[in-house]
Amino acid sequence: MAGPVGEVDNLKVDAPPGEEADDGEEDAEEGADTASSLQGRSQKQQRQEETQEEQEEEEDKTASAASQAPAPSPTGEAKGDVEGVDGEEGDPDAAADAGETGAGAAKKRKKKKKKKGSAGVSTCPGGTGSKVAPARGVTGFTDSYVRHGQTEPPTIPVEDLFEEGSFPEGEILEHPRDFNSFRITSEEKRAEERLQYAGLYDKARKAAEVHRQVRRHAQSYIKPGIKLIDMCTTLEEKNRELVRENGLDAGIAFPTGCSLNHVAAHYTPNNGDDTVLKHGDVMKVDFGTQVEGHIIDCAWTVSFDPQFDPLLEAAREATNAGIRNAGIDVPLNEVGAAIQEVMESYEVEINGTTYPVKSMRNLTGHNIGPYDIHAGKSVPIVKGGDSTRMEEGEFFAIETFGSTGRGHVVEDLECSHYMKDINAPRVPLRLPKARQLLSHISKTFGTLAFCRRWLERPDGGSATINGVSGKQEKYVGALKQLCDSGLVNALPPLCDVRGSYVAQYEHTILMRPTCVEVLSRGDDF
Ligand code: HZT
Ligand code: MN
Ligand code: MN
Repeated sequence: MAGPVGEVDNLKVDAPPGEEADDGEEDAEEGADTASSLQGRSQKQQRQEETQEEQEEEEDKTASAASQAPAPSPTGEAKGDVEGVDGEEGDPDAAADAGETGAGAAKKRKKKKKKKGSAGVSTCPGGTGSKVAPARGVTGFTDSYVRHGQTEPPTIPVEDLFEEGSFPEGEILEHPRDFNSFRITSEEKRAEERLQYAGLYDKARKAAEVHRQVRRHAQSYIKPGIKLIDMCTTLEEKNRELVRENGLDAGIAFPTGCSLNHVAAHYTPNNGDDTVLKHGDVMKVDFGTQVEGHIIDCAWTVSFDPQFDPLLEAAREATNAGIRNAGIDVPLNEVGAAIQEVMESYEVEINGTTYPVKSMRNLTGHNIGPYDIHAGKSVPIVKGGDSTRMEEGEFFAIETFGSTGRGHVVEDLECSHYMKDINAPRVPLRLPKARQLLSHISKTFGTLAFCRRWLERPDGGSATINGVSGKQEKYVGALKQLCDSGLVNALPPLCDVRGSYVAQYEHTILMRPTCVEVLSRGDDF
């Protein structure tokens, strides 16, 4: 599909002084189109009999714990009667469109013209009115966590704010489509939930509450002039604190994406990157939390210049359309069509030129499994995808990307994100450095994504696991080896054309037997 991006060596970095490139091989990677490479990764459903674990056990006995999926432990009922996060929706459009298909809604919607120079940030009609929203592109109030007993700034681990079994429920939606109307009342389905899923829901809700509090705090300090590396470090430290990081049992789920402008996803600064956030930037803040492998993947877009407001609104409403249309037995391609209808009903004027907002054709949402950020299904954001259906019990990241560019991404720029391949074939590793690095990755991150900054921390990415002696030194060659051997996947930044702007919003939702729960919904977006 897309032209090769192979001229770009995504793994190449300036090796730190003293590090030898221990591999002379050219890594002229075939420039796989991003869509097909993502698809390829998702075909890892066919589990291989022989895994890498046996091999790693020789290296490190603790290594394999990482890839064990936890069994949902049925604790008490998830009551979730704490003051909900729903009911504070700040968007009249979203309410007006509720229940319509994306197509129906979009037909009636006039093309959005530039919203010019609206004075400040919006307020949230459902809130207390005590404080204004902290940023463009979000609504809500800064007291959204203080009401749960949290300090300002937040310092109390979220698990200390709630009784077990009572983390706040996300937004509850009825499954769409006539064939699902029995679910909300079905006594059988309700019993099924109580028995099978209560403990699992509570863990995912805890991860979601951590996400809401960490992001609300972030929305207060993300300002033009901040160094992106400082923003990421601050956000990640708060994430570790509020989730009460504990090895692989609770923590960060993946690196903090802060992709700018034409970069849609998978950019986080490597050490030495001094990029500063500018007033004219459009930044996607995409971070994850996990509790016993239950991952919340949720993102929003930051901008300061009001001319981008329609672009942000397009992506926010397209994501909401995807969420409204998602449900058990709904074909994924129909969700994609609904998303595209809403996204492409917008246009945006930037510096005097009007652009249609395009739904990015080779980016998708995805289902999420335990410790597995992409568990095999993709949720398209354009029409024409396959008709695989959503199923009961599945978690989905519903994410949409609107672009003023081509609406198509390619891999480009220096790579920061990496992830062990959950179905990695058994590959003999001769070189001690590569074996040691793989062992470190397995015990520290398991199959969760990680970034170079974390390898270079004194704790190598986890104080619980490595204390202060986890720092990886001169690891770049070894990391390249692991990528070349297929054990670790490099996930380079995904970019539209230079000069374009991309906005993204993302929520994690759960296909409960009785309803759809938008786990990560907050009063901000
Ligand atoms: C990969 C690495 C991460 C999953 C989507 C995504 C950010 O593009 C099937 C569909 C975090 C997430 C992911 F560090 N990706 N969501 N949020 N990126 S993906 C994908 O690789 S796989 C989409
Ligand atoms: Mn994400
Ligand atoms: Mn995602």
